Amino acid sequence: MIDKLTLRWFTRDISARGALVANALHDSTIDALASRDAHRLALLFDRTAQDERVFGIGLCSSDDLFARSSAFPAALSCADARQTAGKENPRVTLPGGAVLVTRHSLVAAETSVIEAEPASEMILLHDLSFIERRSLDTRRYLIAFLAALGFVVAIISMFVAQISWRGWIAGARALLRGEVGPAGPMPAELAPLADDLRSRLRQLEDEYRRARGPEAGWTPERLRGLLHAELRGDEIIVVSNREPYIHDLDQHGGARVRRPASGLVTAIEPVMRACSGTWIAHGSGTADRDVVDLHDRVAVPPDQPMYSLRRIWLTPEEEQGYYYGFANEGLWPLCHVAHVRPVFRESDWQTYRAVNQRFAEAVLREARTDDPVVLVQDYHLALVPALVREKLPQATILTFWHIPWPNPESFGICPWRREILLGLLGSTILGFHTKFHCKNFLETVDRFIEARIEHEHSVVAVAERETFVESYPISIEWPQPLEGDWASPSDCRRLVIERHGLPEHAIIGLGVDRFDYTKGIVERLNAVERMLEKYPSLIGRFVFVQVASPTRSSLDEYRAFQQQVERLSVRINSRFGAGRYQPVVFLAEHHDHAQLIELYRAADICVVTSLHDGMNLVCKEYVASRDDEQGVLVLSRFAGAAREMHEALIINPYHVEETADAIYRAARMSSGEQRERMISLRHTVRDFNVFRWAGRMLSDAARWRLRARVEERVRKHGLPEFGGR
Ligand code: ADQ
Repeated sequence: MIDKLTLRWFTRDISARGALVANALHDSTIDALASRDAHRLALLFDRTAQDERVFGIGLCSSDDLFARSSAFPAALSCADARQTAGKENPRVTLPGGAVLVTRHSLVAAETSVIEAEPASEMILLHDLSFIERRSLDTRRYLIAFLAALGFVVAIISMFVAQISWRGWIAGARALLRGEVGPAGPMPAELAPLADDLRSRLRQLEDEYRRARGPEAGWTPERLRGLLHAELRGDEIIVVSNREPYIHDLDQHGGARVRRPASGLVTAIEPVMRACSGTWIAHGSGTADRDVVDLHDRVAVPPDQPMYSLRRIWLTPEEEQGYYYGFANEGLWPLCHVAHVRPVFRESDWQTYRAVNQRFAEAVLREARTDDPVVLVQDYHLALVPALVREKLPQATILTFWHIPWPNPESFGICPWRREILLGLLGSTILGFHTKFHCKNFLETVDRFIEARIEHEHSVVAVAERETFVESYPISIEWPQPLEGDWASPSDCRRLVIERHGLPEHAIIGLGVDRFDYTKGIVERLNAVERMLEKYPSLIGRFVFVQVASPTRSSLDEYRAFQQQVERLSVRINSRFGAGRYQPVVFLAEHHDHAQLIELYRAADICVVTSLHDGMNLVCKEYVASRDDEQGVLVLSRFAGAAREMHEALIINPYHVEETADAIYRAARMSSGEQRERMISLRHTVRDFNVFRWAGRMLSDAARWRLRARVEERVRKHGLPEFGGR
């Protein structure tokens, strides 16, 4: 096909060329013919035939071959040549290859001799081998071109497929999570597909859990077993600012026990109950001094003592500089990056250092051995690890940072960043909630101090002392304490409706927080207001109960924030409230565990809108309290918990519209879908409970201890000799 095409092109081209050659030779040929000089003509033809494409030239006078170039075959008669030239495919095959034949008549204008011989014609034989060469080249070119074209088409197709696949995957994920995307809520026709996918995933998860067997279940007994087997009953000391039990004076002058609203306490207390030991913390209650022994210790929990609480006393000035000042006006906003500027005062820093020194001394006094396991908690005590390490080099120090760790640029604002980093690097293991926070920490170390960082092992070494930096996502107890005593969800609902005068068929939304600007309470209320504006059918039915435990109220930022929230709820109530109906019920007070459980079990929706949160335990508590598998969780993507709790409706709290739509969607969600999501969330919280969190950290600690002991033995006694005698 290609050959025929190229041959046709070239035949036309060659004929035209032949005519040109014949024209060029015309006059000389006529002259030579007139003088009948065949020899001259042969020479003329040979010269012309040196052109690579003209193979041979012959002159036919009548039917005789009068003259010819040397390559023109003598055997080719004029009659044959003329006949061939008249064909559609004017080719003859000679021993040297195929040639193309063209004929060109000679017309003499003036000469009578020529007039007498009108049948004179020039026969040209054209070499065709160059056509074959070109044809071959053309074929190669076309093949290469088609291959390149195919390659480009394949790349484009892969690219398009990749984009569509990603889009599809993102869409499927959003579908499964029930996220409200830019295109609005999930179309109704996709709901059955999402349900099918979710139930299939659930089956797969169940199969996976069954296959994993006992690895899945973390209980206090298992944690105790681990401590016994891997740490061989080693001494455990916890150090934190916040104490797990606060003794306050009651109106009769006696002591009343209170549990503080604190994520840290919620997480560590069950671990301490499981492993006993000593907890060192600031004694902040008004009756705390009245209940301790001579060594400032009291056994807790008060009704069933399981471990010892050792209290540290701080003067109001110390509390101001260390706790309110450096920790909560400096480090807290520094690490949360939540539109409140950190304040760093030299005097606060000096107090922070001095108080950290006091906590470290308390650890040294409480330690009965030279290698205790010390669990240092949070940003109030960043200098304690290095201070303890200095005096007890054999101790295993596990530090857990409960809040986010920012990027190096943000952390660089702190004037004492080096001291904080070196303080933390006194730890054997330093834990954060997420990998992202670990990465930020390693980058901060890299930026501000001289250290060797082994990224692949997540280890930082300063002056040959190593710290292992790892993520340990924190959680809550599972099962929850006193689960058996809980009232049924319908009773809880009835009680909450009665207590707060809610409409009988109220859809109850719930927020539970410390009254802190990082928890996104303003954004949440704005979303509630927008939802009522956008979906007026819910006015009169939807009620949002916000519980906010007062915290750090002596700080200006906190007071201003708390007033702003109160003003906002008054505004929403005056806009949408009518008669007894108030869309926002604001409870700015501490609630005990039983009261919170009642609210969680009564609420149709729990809304967590943190602007930045290390983990957030409220969302996990809500899920743990819903053994009826009902209720919807709306969760901020900026809480560490969003990385585990995929079946929540995940939102960006800064996006009022999106949050409002998600709350509306939760209010309308079918009971079946609620169950699907809640079952899955409950599996996550059950499997990744606080005993697993502590267990992972402590078994890592056990490994490091073993390694340190072996190294110490080798250092003292050299390597053991093997084999031989
Ligand atoms: P917190 O900032 O205190 O914790 P969070 O994890 O939500 O935040 O825990 C709050 C705890 O306080 C919960 O156990 C909750 O039940 C309780 N609580 C809240 N409001 C209450 C109220 N009104 N009355 C009684 N109790 C109330 C920090 C970090 C978090 C991290 C935890 C644990 O900021 O990101 O999840 O430590 O590491």
